[in-house]
Amino acid sequence: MITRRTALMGAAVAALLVATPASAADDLKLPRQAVELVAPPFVHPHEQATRQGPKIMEFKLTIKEKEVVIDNAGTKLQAMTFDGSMPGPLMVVHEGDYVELTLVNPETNAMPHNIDFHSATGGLGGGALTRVNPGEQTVLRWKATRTGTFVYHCAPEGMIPWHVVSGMHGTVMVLPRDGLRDREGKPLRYDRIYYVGENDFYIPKDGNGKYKSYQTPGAAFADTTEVMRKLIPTHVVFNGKVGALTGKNAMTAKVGESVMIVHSQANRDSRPHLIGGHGDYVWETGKFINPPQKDLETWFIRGGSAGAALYTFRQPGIYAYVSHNLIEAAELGATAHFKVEGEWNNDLMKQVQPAGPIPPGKSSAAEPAVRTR
Ligand SMILES: [Cu+2]
Repeated sequence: MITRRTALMGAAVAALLVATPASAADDLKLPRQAVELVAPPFVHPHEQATRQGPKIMEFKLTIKEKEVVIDNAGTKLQAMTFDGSMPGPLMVVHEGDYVELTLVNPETNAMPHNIDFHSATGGLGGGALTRVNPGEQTVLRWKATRTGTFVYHCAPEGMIPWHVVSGMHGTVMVLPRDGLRDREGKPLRYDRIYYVGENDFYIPKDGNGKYKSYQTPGAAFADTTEVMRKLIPTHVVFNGKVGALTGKNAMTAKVGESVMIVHSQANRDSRPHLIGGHGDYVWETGKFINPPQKDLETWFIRGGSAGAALYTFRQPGIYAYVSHNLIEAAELGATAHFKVEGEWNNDLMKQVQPAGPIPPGKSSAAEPAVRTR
């Protein structure tokens, strides 16, 4: 068990090991823009291409430790979150902008936290400069020098994986100033954007095989770590719980619309697949300076990264978006839905004959379908 006191002592020792640069006066003479973050799968309004010069983009993340239900059986997780959602919000900026993040750890929390931005350069991605105890806040600024989708996650000394698999990860998207391009340099745009963050959870069980629940994150630490070390997740879910993006929570689109799907996994590999559709353009590693791959059936998200896929829906219906480890999709929770409205295209697909009895005569199920001689 990790108590608040032992967690804070660990943080104090770690603080001595990291040199802290002197805080400089604000020397940047750039316009500022404050961005109101929204919970995934939605994304705050943003320009895809911009004529404006670099700005200081102001974001605020409030860390929330809270109990959440992660499946339909009522299984509980003592979650640790950025802004109360799993994943944390997607932040969108343009190359050359500065991200200025206020990270708030309210007094009501028990744990120290920080943030490691994979898109930032130096200082453990900001992790070394953002450690906040309950009741503290800090401000970090970093320059977005590389385009792409990049994971951010909590990374406190001695308990990094536990904080990540308790919910603390999200994504930053750094767009090229003149927007996205295909491999020939033709501009690409999206009509909608959704952010799918995948979490693997490791919920301890009691002697009867029932999932255990705990009063605080710290109380769950020892048992959870034991399950984590076996590397077999009890749940693999999109956006915090089984069914967070299915049924009435499905993401929506219309036939003819191009939808950007940003997919992150901070800890484990994943294989996004849109059943009945494709990835028209896929930045599998999420880095926009590399030309997108075309026409993918399944793409690969490396643990600790975020990728982006652009697809124009051509048929209406319900599409399942899964991790194509189908056991994870069907048994552990890694399934989302897109509900797409519009006109059916018979040229692309048509039921030529509905299911009916096999006619008697020449061909029967007992006969081989293909003869070699
Ligand atoms: Cu944390």
